[in-house]
Amino acid sequence: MNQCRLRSLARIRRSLTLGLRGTDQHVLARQALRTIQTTSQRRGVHDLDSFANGCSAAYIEGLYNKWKRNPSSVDESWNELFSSNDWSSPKRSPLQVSHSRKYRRPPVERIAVKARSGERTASGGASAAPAAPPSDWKNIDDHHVIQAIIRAYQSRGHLAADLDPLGIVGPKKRTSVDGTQRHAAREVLRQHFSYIFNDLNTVFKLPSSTMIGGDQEFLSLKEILDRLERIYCGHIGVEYMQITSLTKTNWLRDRFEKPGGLDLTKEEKKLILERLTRSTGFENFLAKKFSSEKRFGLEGCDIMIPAIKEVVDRATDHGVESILIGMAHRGRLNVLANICRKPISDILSQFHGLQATDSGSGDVKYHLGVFQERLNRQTNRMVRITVVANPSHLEHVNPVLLGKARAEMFQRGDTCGSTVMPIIIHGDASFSGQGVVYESMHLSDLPNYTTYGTIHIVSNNQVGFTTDPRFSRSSRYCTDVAKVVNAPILHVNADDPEACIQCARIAIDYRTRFKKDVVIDIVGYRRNGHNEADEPMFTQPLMYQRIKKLKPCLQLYADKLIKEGVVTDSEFKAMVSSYEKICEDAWAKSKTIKTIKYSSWIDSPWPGFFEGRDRLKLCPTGISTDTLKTIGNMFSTPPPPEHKFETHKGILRILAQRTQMVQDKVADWSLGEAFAFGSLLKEGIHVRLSGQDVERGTFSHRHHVLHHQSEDKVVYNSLDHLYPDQAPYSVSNSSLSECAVLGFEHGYSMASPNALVMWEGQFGDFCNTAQCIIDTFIASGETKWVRQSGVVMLLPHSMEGMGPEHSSGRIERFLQMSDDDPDVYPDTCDADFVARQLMNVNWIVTNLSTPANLFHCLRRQVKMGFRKPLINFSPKSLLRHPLARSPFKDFNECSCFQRIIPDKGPAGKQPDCVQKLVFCSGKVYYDLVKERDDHEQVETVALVRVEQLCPFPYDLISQQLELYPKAELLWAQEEHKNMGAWSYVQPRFDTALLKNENESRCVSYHGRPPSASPATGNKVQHYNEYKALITSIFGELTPENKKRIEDRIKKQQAKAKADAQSKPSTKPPAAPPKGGSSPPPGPAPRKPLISLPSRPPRGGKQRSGSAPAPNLVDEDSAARNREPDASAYDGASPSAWKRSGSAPAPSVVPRASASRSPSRKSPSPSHDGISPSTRQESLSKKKSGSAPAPTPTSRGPFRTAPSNTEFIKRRPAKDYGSRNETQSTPGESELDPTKPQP
Ligand SMILES: Cc1ncc(C[n+]2csc(CCOP(=O)(O)OP(=O)(O)O)c2C)c(N)n1
Repeated sequence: MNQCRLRSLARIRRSLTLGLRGTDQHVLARQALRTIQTTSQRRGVHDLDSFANGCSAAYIEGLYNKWKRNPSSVDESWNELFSSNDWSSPKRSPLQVSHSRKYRRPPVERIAVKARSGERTASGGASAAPAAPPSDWKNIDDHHVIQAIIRAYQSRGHLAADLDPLGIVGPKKRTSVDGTQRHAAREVLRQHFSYIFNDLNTVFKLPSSTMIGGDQEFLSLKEILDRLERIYCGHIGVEYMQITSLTKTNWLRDRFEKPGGLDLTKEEKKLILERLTRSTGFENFLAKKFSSEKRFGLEGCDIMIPAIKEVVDRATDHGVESILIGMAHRGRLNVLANICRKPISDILSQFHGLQATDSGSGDVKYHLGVFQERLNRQTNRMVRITVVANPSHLEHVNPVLLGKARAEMFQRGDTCGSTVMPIIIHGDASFSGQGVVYESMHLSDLPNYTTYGTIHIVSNNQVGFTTDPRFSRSSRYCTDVAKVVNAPILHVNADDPEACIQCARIAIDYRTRFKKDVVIDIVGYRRNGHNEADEPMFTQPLMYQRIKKLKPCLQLYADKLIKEGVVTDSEFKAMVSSYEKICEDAWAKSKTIKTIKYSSWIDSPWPGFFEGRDRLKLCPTGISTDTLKTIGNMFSTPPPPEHKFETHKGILRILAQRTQMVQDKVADWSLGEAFAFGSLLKEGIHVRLSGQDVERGTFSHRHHVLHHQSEDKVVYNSLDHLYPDQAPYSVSNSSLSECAVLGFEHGYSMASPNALVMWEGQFGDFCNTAQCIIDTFIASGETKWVRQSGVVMLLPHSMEGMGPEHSSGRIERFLQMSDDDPDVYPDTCDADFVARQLMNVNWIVTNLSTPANLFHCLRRQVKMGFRKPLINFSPKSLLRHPLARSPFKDFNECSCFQRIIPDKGPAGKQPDCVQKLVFCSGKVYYDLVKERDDHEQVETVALVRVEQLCPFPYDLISQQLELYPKAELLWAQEEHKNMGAWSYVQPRFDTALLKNENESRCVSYHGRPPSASPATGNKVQHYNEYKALITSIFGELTPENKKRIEDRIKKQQAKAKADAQSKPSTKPPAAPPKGGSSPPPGPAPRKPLISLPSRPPRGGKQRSGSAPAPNLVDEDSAARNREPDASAYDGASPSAWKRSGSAPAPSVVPRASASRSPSRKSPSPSHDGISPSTRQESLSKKKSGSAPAPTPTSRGPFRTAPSNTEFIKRRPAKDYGSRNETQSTPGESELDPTKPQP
């Protein structure tokens, strides 16, 4: 240390001993002294930065400024120091020196100058204004630091919170200068860490970013730290500063920081103890009675029950009438007993191994659902609590629960989640591990999927089966996934019951206030192994050594309350024994139960739906021509001009084509679908369609939602405006998730039978990412849980050269999971055969080939006296296929769903001449029709379409087998042999054939050979496979065949040319009037179809075909519309090797109706199984003008059906670019529950 600095040291010492004691200067001098001493001792040399550190810099700086104005005004030692080169060098000004690493001052001169002149800069040289008074800057800086410390606690305090009852994870306490033990360490306080170890008695004015002061504006540093420690580093660790909404962070800050805001009264504490007694008592009782039975006890997280109870109480107080709970195994029985109040005797009876009196497979006791409606005694309000049955697959119940909650809200007319609330209980390992959690979270804020806030509770026992969190997740917390939706996350130590209840309160209040998700992470432990028979010491020896030493939470809390005088020891003992008695009584009662009923564990009862209904009565599905016209006209009309809705020109053309179809009384796929939706809406059935890009349709065929071409979020959906009193229609593009969205729709369908709920896959194959939902809910839900669902899965499927993942909807998987017995020929003579078959199967699998059949099939879904999932394989190229159209008469009252479509051509009319009877299903039919025509075998080959694969239409198949006694039997499919329907239909054909003693035929397979991949991605290979299939059925084309085909093509080309010359060139319709739209003048004229040059040679010649070509796509219109169509996705397929030819007239559309059934037997069941008398009855009623026949699902139970008065809708989606709520005032206002919600 040099002389001048020694003198400075002496100078400081002197100021300490003189009259500065107690003043700011005194404090600073002490700090400067300490710094110089410690630095000198440590390094042996003086360090300027350390000497003028954050604490002493302001003092020294003051002296420096004084010296600068008048060098003699300071002590000689300072004069020497400031005059030295170190200080006066321009490279190292005192100001720079004072910028210590730990504490940076604002650039004093720069600010001061700017403030005065507004023009001059810091480089203003000699004229630079003097700095502000030193004491002010010191103050400002100190306050900045205090603010930063407060902010550090708010945003990172949770890192030092004492969350782990086992004490394994968590911060070490450190002793501050005042001797206080504090948690907040460098991790939390970062650069402010050393600062707080100085003088803790300094008083600061509290910044507005904290509420810790309550009414007090000033607090000492010590008090500030103590309060922040208690709030942020105690038994609650709150993560909320990541939330981008200022309103929400302020609200949470207020709740946590306000002094006394979290205090509990004596009564409240006693109630917690009582509830904890029940929670622990229940587990203890089960452990005593069934020591080796799996029950997945809650011990170690027992406080979860009082926490849920608090949420339920407060929610009902806030007006919630229905609470839906989704949860896995852990603590489930406890929830049933103590939250739902399912009679304990019923729960215990599940342990007795009793026989069920109803059918189904049942499920293990910790998966069963419960539905209880009861009076909440705390709030004196009725509440309905549902625990949704769930499979073993952890977390997959989440989207199902959300869908069910959403549907309940819809039925109640609850548009902001004020009467219905979902709670999801997670395990720590599964919450962070299962992807469906993330997928489900992302539904939380989507307008058509939101449930206006879900309460997530993690029963965090810090282990997943045998795996330590250190090896099961990369994130710090298991809850980090919730940050994607800006949810506040409240971590809380499970051994602090009061903290847990406080978190529960804040969570439910937050959900009520903001209608957003919130997470409570209850950090506890697992007292036993994963299940009660497991030995946890095998894998977690150290953890379990600690657990063994821990007193149960109940005991700890009882001791605390006894000590506080809230309860006496005897009161506590009375609580325990009273609950023991309740359990013992229930035990005695359970022994009197001799059988169980699966149906008494149903989670979604449909009161009124089944009562008094003939479940086996199938109601007609056809509708009047007037209704068809009304729907058709509306569906093909753009928004009225007065709405000034700018419609895309391509859409106007599509609408014009629809208009033409309505005039021609023929419907394509989208019109057929619209007829189904529209007619159900008319009958009061809510229709919901969801999935990726369903609004337009992946293949651009649907166009239900029209978009204003110059205004964002302004849309029009004609199906919303068909009838004034229609049911609401919901069509919505989903997030890019299959698993969560399908689960959501399945849950939606569970809530009420009076709705048609559909999920459409983008391509069928993608449903395999939702396999868990399909297997564990849709396929087996009814069998396991007696719970019905009429959910519809629409899975685009067909082999069109689109590659391995864009071809197959995996028909084989669905059929393999179908539970109709392949070896038992059913009683087809039963008058109710068709309905009974449908009722007994686990789901219906269809592969439909006509719009009319789609229409009937969808309507049948809600006309049945029960509900059954429908898996329909939808077409792709057929969406625009000229032959895949249905005349209006196939939709009318005389028509019905056709389980099979027999051959109605020459072959069907002369069955004895038929040499080959080819059964097939789906789009391949149209390939076969064309090829049969090309091969000139229309009289010798009969083609029968199996539209309903499952349940297998034995009755109709047998009829067909009998109709063609001499024909060779073939099954044709485009899929590979190990795929498609073959493995399902083969044994069933055999069963049908074996039934006839004289039958010696069997069905042979014609399709692609087995393969591991569903389809080739090579177009040439695809075509070769196709050709092999066709050749195996029809043989090679003969020279005569080829000649005929070529002649036909020439004719078509000539006709097309003549047409083109005779017609004026196609022009797009006139632009709509400014700001509005008008219908185009008429349908866009068709141009001849174009040949694709890339077609590979076949037999050395261009392949040619006859018109109408089944696989042709109206390329012209597709090109004009600039919309992708099915074939635009695939590139090439046999159907994409298009040939020239004119579009067929609608009159060539095959017509099919029950009245023309080729059935030889009479009377025979019609294809839909509806007795002719029933249909006639309904028809005559309609004709006589009486009310329409009552359907099993008359008007839906909407309490207040959302009105469709708004013709053109403004979507409630957020603005582009304003998803960050802090930037968006409207975003905040959306959250205000006092304002109308979308
Ligand atoms: C999807 C899925 N994968 C694996 C399992 C097997 N399994 C059952 S419980 C469990 C551990 C779950 O841990 P956690 O989520 O923390 O819940 P805890 O049992 O600890 O309450 C595992 C791996 C399962 N049931 N579901």
